[in-house]
Formats: sequence, C-alpha cells, structure tokens
Amino acid sequence: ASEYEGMWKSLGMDLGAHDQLLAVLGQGYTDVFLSQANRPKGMDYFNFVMSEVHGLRIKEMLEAKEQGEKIVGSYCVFVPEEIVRAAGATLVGLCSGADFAMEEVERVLPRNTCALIKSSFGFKLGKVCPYLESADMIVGENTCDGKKKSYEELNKLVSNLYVMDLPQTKSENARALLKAEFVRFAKAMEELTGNPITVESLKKGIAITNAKRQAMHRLEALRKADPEPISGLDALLASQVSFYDAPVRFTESVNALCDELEERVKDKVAVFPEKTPRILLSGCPMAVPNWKLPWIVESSGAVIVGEESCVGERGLRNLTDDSGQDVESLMEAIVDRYFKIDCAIFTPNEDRADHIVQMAKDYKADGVIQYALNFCQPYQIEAMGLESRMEKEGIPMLRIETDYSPEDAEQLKTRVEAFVEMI
Ligand code: BJ8
Repeated sequence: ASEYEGMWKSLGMDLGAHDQLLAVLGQGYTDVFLSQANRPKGMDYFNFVMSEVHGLRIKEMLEAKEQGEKIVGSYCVFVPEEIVRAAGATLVGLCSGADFAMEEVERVLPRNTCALIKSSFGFKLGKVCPYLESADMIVGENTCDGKKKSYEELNKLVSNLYVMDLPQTKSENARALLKAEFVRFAKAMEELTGNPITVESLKKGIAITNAKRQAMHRLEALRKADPEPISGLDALLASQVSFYDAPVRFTESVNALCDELEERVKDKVAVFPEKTPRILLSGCPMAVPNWKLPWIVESSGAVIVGEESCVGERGLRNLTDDSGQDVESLMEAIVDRYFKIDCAIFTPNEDRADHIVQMAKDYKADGVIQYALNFCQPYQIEAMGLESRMEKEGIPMLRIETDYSPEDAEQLKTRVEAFVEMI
C-alpha cells in the first residue's frame, strides 16, 4: 500500500490512523469474503477493487481530476447520478460502515446517533477517507432528523457541503419540491464543472446510469435460482462497489459475472446446497465494510437472496426513461424515477411494505430479516408495523436492531440461527 502514501498525504489524511483502518478492513475482507467456498470467478474483479479501494481507484479519480473532472460525494441514493454524470463529474458514495474515531465523534454528535451517521463523521474527523478528502462537492440531504441536523455540524468541518432539500411525502407538492431541488442541483453541477447540461449530456448520463442498474437487475434475477449461484455477501459487495467504481467498467464486470452465473444456474453449480433456507434482508443501507449481519446469516445455514435496501434493490430497481427530446422532459423523467424511492423517511410509506412482500415472493424467500440500526427511528418504526403485515402475508420475519460493533455478534447469531431453524 505504501506506493500510495504520497497521494494520501497530499489529501491531508492521517497515515497512521489510515494504516490501522486498512489493516482492519483487509482482515475483515479475508475473514468474511475470501473464506467463502466455491465463489464465482467473476468475483476476482471485486476482490481486486476492494484491495485497491483506497489506492488505484483514488489514483485514477485524481488523475481525471487533473484533467478537470470534478468529484461529487453523496450520502444518499436520492442524489441524482444522471445529473452528476451529465455534467461530466464522478459520483461516489460516502456512507461508511465502520466505527472510527468514536471519541471525537461523540464530542460533536450525541452518543445515541445512528452508526451510519457517526461513522461518516468518524471518517472525516479521523482523516481516513480518501473519497471524502478528494471530493470537490459533498452533497448532504434533508432526509431523517439525524442526517439533516448532523449536516449542520458537518458544515463546520468541510467547506464544500451542498445540502439538498427532500420531500417527506408523495404528494403533488412534494414532487414539485423534488423537481425544484433537482433543477437547483443541475445548476450547481453546471457551476461546479463549467459544463452545460444539455439533451445529449443528460441522455448520456441516463444511459450510463441505467446500464449499471440493468446489470444489477440481471444479477438480482439470477439470485432467484435454487441452488444459489452466488452468495448474498458477494451480491451485496457488488452493490457496495457500485457506489465507488467507474460506472462503465463496473457494468462490464457485473455483466461478465452474470454470464458466468447463467452457466452456473444451468449446471446447478452453487455456493449453498439446494433447499438452503432463503432470507430476504430488508432495512437500513449497508455501507462498506458493514458485513456483520449478512455474514452471520450466511454462516448460520441460510442464504441471502435479496436486499430491500438502498444498497440493493431500493436504490437500483427503477430505470430513468430516456425518451424525452429536450432537457425539460428528461429532467421530468429523472424526477419521476427518484420520486418512486420508498425510503422510510416518507410518510406514509406503504409502497415499501408492498415491495418487501413482492420481493419475498419473487425471490422465494422463506423469511425476512428487518435490519435497523440502533437509534434509526424511520426504519425501526416501520419494522414494527411490518411485523403485522408480514404475519398477514404468512411470511416469517425477524427484527434485528444493531450497530457496527462486533459486541453483539454472538447474541445475533443465536437469534438468527433460531429463526433459520424455524422457517
Ligand atoms: S433514501 S435510506 S440512503 S436517507 S440509518 S442515517 S435513515 S437514522 S440512511 Fe438513507 Fe437516502 Fe433513505 Fe436510502 Fe437516518 Fe436511519 Fe441513520 Fe439512515
């Protein structure tokens, strides 16, 4: 890793702390991913990406930046990727899935803030995230209370924060707000990059982003097979990598993986035996390297067949209509696409419950695990309501509330094992 030291230093990172983080990340990756049996060959690419996640990928982004390409970081799948790409900028995900510099974090945020928010602050305060440090613009969004209030604090730590307002209902007025915010964001992108957003550039941005989603749809469809040609952990990894990787290369790699998986399905080559209990994971997004719960599930005699999550199907399922012939109609299509996202910050949010039921049926799940981070009210409250809905549908459901620490792993494993045995 040392070949990148100069690069990390130039980004103002804390090399000692960063070494520690990489060591933990590397060990976690070896234990969780490389130890899996019978992985598809196509996962080699993702192994490589992960081994270079703070190295080669940052290097190529910084090289592009020297040629004038801007980097935009985001914490939410509501930030419209099509518009970022139309302005010729790169979009990267900034959510983080590990505790870091928690003592410092708890000096700026209450202890009972969700792990996802705290972790993002820890990566900033600990100076260990090269994505955050290389971003020309950081986009925050007014979603849950925790996020929107914490951006006020983040604004004191960075000089390039842009906050997008988001609606909380699916009314007509709410849609108008989203539209106005996307128009404002498009202008901000033009200003940041100096590139005008045109019909051509929007169509290109839509095409790149849709292709990425379509490749992931292919992967998701292949997970409907029994036996499973790919583990849930590996499929989740592909979703996680989609937030960092160069999109065209990512799309090609996922499609190559899918070619291989198609063969596997035909030949019944699998990672778990046929009739392994099938779990649908649902709830809060899982950012790298938050692999605790999926790892527990897949080492407890079950396989994860889908993720109802922003790092998963909630974030990827809808495509943007590219048939419009002017900027206005393409922008409308983008708004339509994002307005369908059924995040738990919306009220009411019945679509999400319907989607979970639909996914459970489509993926032939034997049970659903509702995963919510501690202190995440939107997903915790929805999980309670979902219990009765799932009961009505005859779908067994387990509710898990946890954080990023390994402390409850044993206890979680006991509960997950009992659930798997029951379904
Ligand atoms: S569209 S899910 S990415 S807001 S876990 S920070 S909700 S307290 S992440 Fe999200 Fe956008 Fe919605 Fe998706 Fe708050 Fe809960 Fe923490 Fe959360």
